[in-house]
Amino acid sequence: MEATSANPSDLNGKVLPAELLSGNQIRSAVEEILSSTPFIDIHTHLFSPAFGKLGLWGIDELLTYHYLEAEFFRSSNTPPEQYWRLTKRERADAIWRALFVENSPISEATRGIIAVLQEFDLPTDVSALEEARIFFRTQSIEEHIGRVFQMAGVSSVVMTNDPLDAEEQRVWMNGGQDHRQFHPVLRLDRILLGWPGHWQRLVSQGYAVDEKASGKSIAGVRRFLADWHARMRPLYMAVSLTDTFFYPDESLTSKILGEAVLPSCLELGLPMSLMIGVRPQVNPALRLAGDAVGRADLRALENLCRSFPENRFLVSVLSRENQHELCVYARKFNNLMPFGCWWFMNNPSIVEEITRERIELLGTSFIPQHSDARVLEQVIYKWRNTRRTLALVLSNAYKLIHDDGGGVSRRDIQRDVNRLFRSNFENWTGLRTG
Ligand code: RAT
Ligand code: ZN
Repeated sequence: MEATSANPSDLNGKVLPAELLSGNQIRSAVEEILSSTPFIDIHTHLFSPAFGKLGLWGIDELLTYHYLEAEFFRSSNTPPEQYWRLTKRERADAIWRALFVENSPISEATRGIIAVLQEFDLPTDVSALEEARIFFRTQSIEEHIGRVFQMAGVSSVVMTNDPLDAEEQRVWMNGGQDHRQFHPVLRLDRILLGWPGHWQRLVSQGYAVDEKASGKSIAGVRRFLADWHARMRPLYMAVSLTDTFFYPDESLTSKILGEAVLPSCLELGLPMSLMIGVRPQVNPALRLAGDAVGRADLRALENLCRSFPENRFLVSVLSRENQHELCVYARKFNNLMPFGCWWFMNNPSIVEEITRERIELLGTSFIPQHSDARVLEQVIYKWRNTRRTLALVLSNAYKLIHDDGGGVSRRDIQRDVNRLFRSNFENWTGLRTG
């Protein structure tokens, strides 16, 4: 029986307060609230227009996304060396032919291209590519960004900014960026994982550090972080770590993380994002598509959360096997915020499983997803997929409360969706979006 405002009642005839939903109303209320709430995309590889060509968009960039390149090599006889000799446009042509013309685009990444084309009312058939190229060529980037974010239902996105990247540095040194929909993040992979190959770049920026990160190096790294914080105003610091990462150990990663980065995060009031579980370059011939996944020892995370109780950690893990442990650690340490279903985890079947598990163990005290978009228009399909899976998982959770005798109102659902997709992140980072 439907609850009506005149005489709201559940199946047992119990009169419900006006705002409570009946079991049958829950799914559509969840869908409406998910689609009308703008999300904050807390981790992407997108760039604001100030970064010029670093910001990728359009059909050729979408088709040459490394998730699709990995799939291309499974459905084409083109060897990687030959593929890399092609121009971007030729690569896009080859991927379109292999994955969209000769095969059905049923994988997550290929389906995303179809969803983007459809969203712009572009054809999706064999001849679609040329029309799409003309369409994207005629867009002006500023307006296009606004339209794409609107379609994706995101109010702002968080970038990934590498202070040792020469092209990025030029932008930051010449006034930086202040686009209100793009938030910076200080990404530290080259410092935390690639110190031997990069310490001299700190020296060339005027910081007294050495190859072994000894002596005054720690003070030098902390000065470097403080100066980049002043220049960039990042929301958090971040690093992607391998499946073999451990803390504490004898590595330079442990030393720089424990003695420089985490103390600086605390001093500057920033959380630290750890993305754990990459097995880098298991097939280097595939370049960016050549990384795999491995199960990590999350006792490293336990040690970090316990040793740095005043620091806040945003954590995503790449291996499916690590997901449950991450939830358990979040129950033990309230300075740990699990986030996202990252990279190989961002498939509906796995997102559904992980999100159910997180809700069951953590309620709404986590951040369900980020897009990891590298190409602007990807936010459209990635967030559409997230909303679709979340509608299923959240309405199930509310139906269970309802069936167990609890009331669920739209207000409750709205509060929870806000918390999951906005305020957990705003509170963790101090971001004020008004
Ligand atoms: O998902 C990806 O695109 C990966 O290649 C990585 O960039 C990962 O998200 C990361 O931030 O390291
Ligand atoms: Zn990423």
